[in-house]
Amino acid sequence: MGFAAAFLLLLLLAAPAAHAVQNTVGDSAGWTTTGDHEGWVQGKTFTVGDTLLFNYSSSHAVDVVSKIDYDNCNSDNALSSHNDGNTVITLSNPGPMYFICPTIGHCASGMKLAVNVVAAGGNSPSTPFGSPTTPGTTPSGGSTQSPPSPRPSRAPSIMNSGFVLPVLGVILAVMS
Ligand SMILES: [Cu+2]
Repeated sequence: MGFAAAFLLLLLLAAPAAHAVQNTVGDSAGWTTTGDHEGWVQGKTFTVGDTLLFNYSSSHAVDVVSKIDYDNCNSDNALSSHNDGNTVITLSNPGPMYFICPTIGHCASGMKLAVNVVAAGGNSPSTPFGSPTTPGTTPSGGSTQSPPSPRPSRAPSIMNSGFVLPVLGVILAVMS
């Protein structure tokens, strides 16, 4: 009984765990020449769909480069370049990705980052590619028909533990 409860709870907790993770490079220190970016990578798992957030001052930038250019600190053939100070890179493919700062001397002094991206494990792909919410698209026609929706939908709150726990109790009662 206790085991069954723990098992069911584990299932409930494990199911929604497949979230995309945003990793802030260098944590609070950010993308700097003094950061230990190799150390920052250690122990982390990067999954397709996750993002890297680079925070840096105007003396820095982010170039996505090949392995050879990463090894040689060469930014001449950058696959993409970013200098907005707040760069979010989506890890969209499995395999290694390489980043360097193109400012002269910075990569050589350690401002470089290599991550290995693993494929999203698990069963069916849950990525909502055909997302119905298209920003800026308002339904045309029916000028007076905009539904005001005065109260928020109750659907999300139903999925909370207030619903799940009684159901769990019923399942356990049936099993015991
Ligand atoms: Cu730099």
